[in-house]
Amino acid sequence: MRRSAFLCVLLAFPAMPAFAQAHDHGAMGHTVMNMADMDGAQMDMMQMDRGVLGPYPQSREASGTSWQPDAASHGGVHTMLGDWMVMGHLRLDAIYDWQTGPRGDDMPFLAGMASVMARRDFSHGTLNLRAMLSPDPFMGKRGYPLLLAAGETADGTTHLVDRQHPHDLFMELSASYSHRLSEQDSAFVYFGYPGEPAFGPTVFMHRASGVDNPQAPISHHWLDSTHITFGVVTAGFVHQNWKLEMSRFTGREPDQYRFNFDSARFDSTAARLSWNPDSNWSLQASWAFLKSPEQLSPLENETRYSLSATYVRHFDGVGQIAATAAWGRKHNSAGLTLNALLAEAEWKPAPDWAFFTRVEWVENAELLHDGEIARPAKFTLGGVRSWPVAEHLKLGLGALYDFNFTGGALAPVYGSSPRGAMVFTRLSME
Ligand SMILES: [Cu+2]
Repeated sequence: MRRSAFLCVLLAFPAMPAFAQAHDHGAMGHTVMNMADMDGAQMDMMQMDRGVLGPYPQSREASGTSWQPDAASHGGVHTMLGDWMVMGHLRLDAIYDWQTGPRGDDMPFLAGMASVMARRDFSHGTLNLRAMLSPDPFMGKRGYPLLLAAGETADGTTHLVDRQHPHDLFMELSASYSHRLSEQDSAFVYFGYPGEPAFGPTVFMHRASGVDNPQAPISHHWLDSTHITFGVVTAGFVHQNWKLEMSRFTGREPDQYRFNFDSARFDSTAARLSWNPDSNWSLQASWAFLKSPEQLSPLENETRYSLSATYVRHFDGVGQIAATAAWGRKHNSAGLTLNALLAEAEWKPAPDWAFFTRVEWVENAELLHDGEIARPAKFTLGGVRSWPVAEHLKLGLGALYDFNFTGGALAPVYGSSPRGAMVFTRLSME
């Protein structure tokens, strides 16, 4: 049954541009209706304004089962197909990337994602299906040059270092069902193959503070790299603005074959507590035990911890500012403990402008060949300007610049002041 539902979602892809209405989930867009004045259709709309996992504004929904602040706005094109509300979203970035120094490289590539969500509301519950695809595999197994990034493999024998691995063609194929227990409580289950277990903040390409920055964070493998996991089942409970959830999932990272489905093992566990104290904030604390995450070190297990806070605020009716601070820690069974810190922000003075920044610091044992722990930092500044070219369709032009800080043993390896830069054109449908 799940398979046929997924198939339906996939088949809906070509139909996406035909969708009739655009909407904005921002808290600004919420309308308050008098219950007594509602007809059936309005009641339906009211149900749509529930989150898919529980009784809260839909704008709180983010990647997997994660939350972001209610004030976050994210566009999508939506339509009704019978009892289903279907929403589509597309973003494609054509990027040229330069990374300087002896470890640098340059390359053009295509990145982005396409997603379709379909939800159906019942009198006491909500069923939600989601499919998310990525064009990343077309850039090649070695991904794109990114100084100080490390994680996963391109050939099954060596670590990918100073490159960001491509995401899998299928980033998410998931189904969730939430059941309302009262006006304030609900219980839910989520299944993904692939999907995102209950660990970390919302993944970088979906969180309001990083959504316009096309570059992956170098702290990805501390905080949010589990967003593509081949086999996840999560059960959770929502009470008002609190969510407690637990996942069983496949600990192994995706392999270098990015077009296929890896085998599901359900050998790892994660737990996350999320709290949105008001409409501007979203906080989470999470823990995960990953069984044999790395193909190249199959005997090692890993324990990860993460804490994060995201803030979103609207101003002057059109602008938005979003920021995230996060800490991640991983401890492997060989006795190595590595920390990472991230702070990022995005300022949108108007809907067609976005300026973003990100600062990261990581403890990484993969950058130096002898396994010595290095402590580099990275600072990114960038922006994107977009223009509407058709209904729901925007074309953008953006650029970013990276400062890499490589002290100690890294200095001779990376050369003096290694830098990175990207220019990109963006096509987005929302
Ligand atoms: Cu990723």
